[in-house]
Amino acid sequence: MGAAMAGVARGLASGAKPSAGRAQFKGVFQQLRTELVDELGASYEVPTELQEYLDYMAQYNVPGGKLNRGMAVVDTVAGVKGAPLERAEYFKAAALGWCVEFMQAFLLVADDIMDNSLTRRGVPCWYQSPHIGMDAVNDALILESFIYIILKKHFRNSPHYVSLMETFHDVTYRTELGQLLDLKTAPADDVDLSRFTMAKYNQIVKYKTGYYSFFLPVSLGMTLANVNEPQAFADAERILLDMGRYFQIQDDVLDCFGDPAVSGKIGTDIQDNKCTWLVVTALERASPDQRRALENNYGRSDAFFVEAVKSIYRDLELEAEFRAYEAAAVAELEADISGFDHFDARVFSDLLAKIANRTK
Ligand code: GPP
Ligand code: MG
Ligand code: MG
Ligand code: MG
Repeated sequence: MGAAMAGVARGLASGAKPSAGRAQFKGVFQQLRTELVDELGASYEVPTELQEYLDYMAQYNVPGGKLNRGMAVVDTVAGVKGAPLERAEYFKAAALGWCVEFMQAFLLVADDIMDNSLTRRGVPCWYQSPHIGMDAVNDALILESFIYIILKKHFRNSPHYVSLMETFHDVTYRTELGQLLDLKTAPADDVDLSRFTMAKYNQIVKYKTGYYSFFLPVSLGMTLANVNEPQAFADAERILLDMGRYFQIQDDVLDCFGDPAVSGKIGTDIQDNKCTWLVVTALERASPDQRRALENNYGRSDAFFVEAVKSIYRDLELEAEFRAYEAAAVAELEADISGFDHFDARVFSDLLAKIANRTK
């Protein structure tokens, strides 16, 4: 086994017993949630029933995911320090991790509306749940504001306060610009496959996924752990954006071929005319007949047309193509990670091990 694979194996070994870490991390959410709700009444005159509504809304949307992003903040601080965290250090890192999970919740509530999705994490999307509808737009905005309430409460006196806040603002902006590209490359009722190129895809996923899902948690952890060498951030950014691309390609494949009972979400990409890795790769390999068939069936909501697109994907053996891509991507990431020399590179290999070959 090469050094690269050893990194992945170590990560998997630690990933095999995540429950203690998760329980401890979730404990911090309960404290933050109580603080947020108490402050709604104490400082913002929010009536009790709406405090309860926002508490339920946060509980519904924030803690139910894989928590990879949030826990990556804690793992980064511990990895840079090279020793277990003291109680107070752990709390700070976990609070920052939960800010990332609040950001993820805010983005997903909004994204599910824009993508006409039905389910998320095995339950109806928030906007699809009873009596919510478009009130979910405001709830997404409130989830975003919760980030800054938590930051202010726990980091106002930290020398990193402005830097942490700027990172959230900058990454939010990049993600919104990525979502803009995603949406404008996928206009409803205007299927034009010539829009879909790998260069366009790479730009969309770098911005809509890579920055907030991978660069954000690790760079927050680096800041909290007092890393200030620009080259360390630049090297981390390169590795993490590559990891983000791999993650979004997995997401696209799961949207089409994953099991909703496992992933917790029903795919919408074909119906939504999205520029996915599958459609871009299909176009690179399609015969003129297959391209015409894609042209006629892509971007339509009827199940018959969706099935026709999936059948072309199957004929082109895109799942096998994805497996080959995945093996190469993991090997390339491992090679890049093994050259990272600013702090313990297991921060990256453990993160990679958590997502490699995922089914959800
Ligand atoms: C993932 O896209 C990207 C996001 C969730 C970012 C959304 C950005 C906003 C500014 C709202 P996706 O639609 O493929 O994710 P999923 O498959 O989880 O719906
Ligand atoms: Mg979506
Ligand atoms: Mg989307
Ligand atoms: Mg998706």
